Amino acid sequence: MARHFTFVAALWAVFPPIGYVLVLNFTPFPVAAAKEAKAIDGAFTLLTLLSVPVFAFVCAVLAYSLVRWHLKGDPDSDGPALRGHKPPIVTWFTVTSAPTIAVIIHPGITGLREVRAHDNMPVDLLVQVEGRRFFWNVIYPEQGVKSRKELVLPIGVVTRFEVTAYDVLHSFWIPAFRIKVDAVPGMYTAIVATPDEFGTFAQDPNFRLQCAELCGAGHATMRLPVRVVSQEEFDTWIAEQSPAKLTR
Ligand SMILES: [Cu+2]
Repeated sequence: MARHFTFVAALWAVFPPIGYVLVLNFTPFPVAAAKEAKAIDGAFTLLTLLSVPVFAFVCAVLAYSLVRWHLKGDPDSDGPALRGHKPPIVTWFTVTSAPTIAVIIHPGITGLREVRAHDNMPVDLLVQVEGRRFFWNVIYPEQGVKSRKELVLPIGVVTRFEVTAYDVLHSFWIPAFRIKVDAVPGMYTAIVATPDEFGTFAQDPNFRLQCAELCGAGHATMRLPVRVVSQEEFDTWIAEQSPAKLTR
């Protein structure tokens, strides 16, 4: 048994460096253009880094087993069952449970608290969002403005999105902000984002409000360009819009 573990441990020592080189050099994330996006990307990065040694261990056991217990033809019986509280089982359970509980606390609970910090607090800007098959209406109730062409947001402003749907389930998702919330007929859901990088849909398609819940034939095209601008540009844009009759 000890000999098998030595071989597996030797293989295990080889794989994680390869994994870390891949993880640290190939970042999968698009632009993170909101404060909340950084917290979410940080959580993803931490979980990926933690999963490298676990995945490497599984690969090492698999690779060693394939070579060591390779069998030609069909096996004539099942292997012996693993029963009881043998040290390898207890060790495996302890070693894998500890980091699982740790990540539930951080970045799980702590990160959620950070992302949802403004849930019950006043915000700087309110935007009401209505999903319909297959377009989005955005309403700025305090400014008396409605838009179906684009979602314009001032940089650095804590913005609450109050989201609903008029026909079927939709989902409010801005990839560049990493925020997503269901749009449900007959109810209002809310999510807060603080844009902290300028950007437009034309420059980067991650600046878009995209439906993320399959809602029918036009689902994939149910998107609205997002534009993050300075406060002055935002004020100018608001002034240029014709006042809307707000129904909500
Ligand atoms: Cu949809």
